[in-house]
Amino acid sequence: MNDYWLLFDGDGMCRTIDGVARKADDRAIWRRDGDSFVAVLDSSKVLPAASVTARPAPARPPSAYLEELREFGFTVLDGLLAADAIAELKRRAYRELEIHQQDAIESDGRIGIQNSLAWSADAARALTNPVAVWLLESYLATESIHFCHPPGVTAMRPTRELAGTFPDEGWHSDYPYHPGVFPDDDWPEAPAYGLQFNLCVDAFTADNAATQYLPMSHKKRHWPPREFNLGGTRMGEGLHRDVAQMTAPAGAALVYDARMWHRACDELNSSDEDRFAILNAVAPNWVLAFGPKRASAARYLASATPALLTARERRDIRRFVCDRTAAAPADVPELIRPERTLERFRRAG
Ligand SMILES: O=C(O)CCC(=O)C(=O)O
Repeated sequence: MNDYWLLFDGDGMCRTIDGVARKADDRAIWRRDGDSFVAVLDSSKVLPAASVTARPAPARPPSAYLEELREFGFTVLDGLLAADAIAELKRRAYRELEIHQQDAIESDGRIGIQNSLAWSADAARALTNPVAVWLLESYLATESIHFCHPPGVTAMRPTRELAGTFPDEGWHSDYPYHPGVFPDDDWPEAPAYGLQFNLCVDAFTADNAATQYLPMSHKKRHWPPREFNLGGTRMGEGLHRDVAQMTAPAGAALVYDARMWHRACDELNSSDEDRFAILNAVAPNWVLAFGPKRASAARYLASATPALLTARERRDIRRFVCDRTAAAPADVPELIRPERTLERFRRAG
């Protein structure tokens, strides 16, 4: 494990080998050396520990995650939530459930818990991690990204009735790669217009329903065929012989090209525990939102969270969830409004 650190000034901006930046590439990664930090890329750059706020960085240089994402359409960005933040986030999520959703299902499926940014500064901090922001913007080839729905906390409840079954359905690609959104359903090869950024609050393991996916299927550039959703998913067999699961340690994020075929496998959580995650559909900021964001943004703005964040984190949350969708540039596909595509989406199953 590398001893990598991110260093911040008072506004939460990253210290880099050549100044400060709002996001972190390899130039913003430091190693501890006694009472100082030394830049990994340039050992002549040294900062006294007392002059900065330090937070552990992901285990590899940011460029390693981007390389993997470009090659495989999927990477696991570790180290976004520390153990104490995970415990606090789950405590607050259960409290929300207790207050607002006493009738939620207790097994065999996922439940959503709304307005996470209003009740968890830890979630806001993790979602604006500067390495994550750099990775998302680099893959999407833009400096201007947003979330297409408010960050969605989900709890995958333990499997009981579904144990040993093989339910139909579930295979999909993520927004904006839904049927009917792109003209003629023609998904351009490049650039990518969507990334899924799913924060694993709990570890994702084979026995707690880590998301199933078909590696490299983002390259097919079309929605999974009907037969992929029929007859259940038996990993390693038939049409599903190459299906794998996206496993990750607690506090890491699954980052994958939104065109990747994948499926929530409610029938595979044999852990007897809830599996918490925070789901995010990330796209250039002109891509129309998939779900309403305004009410959730207002709840965040009226909450205690903004005061607990740095100026940089507040700016990022503002553009990810609060700002209006930007006008589309001239040279991009004319996307069709998501609500008009919903019926087709349902039929495509
Ligand atoms: O919760 C999961 O395992 C699946 C998540 C998913 O399907 C999605 O993000 O689209």
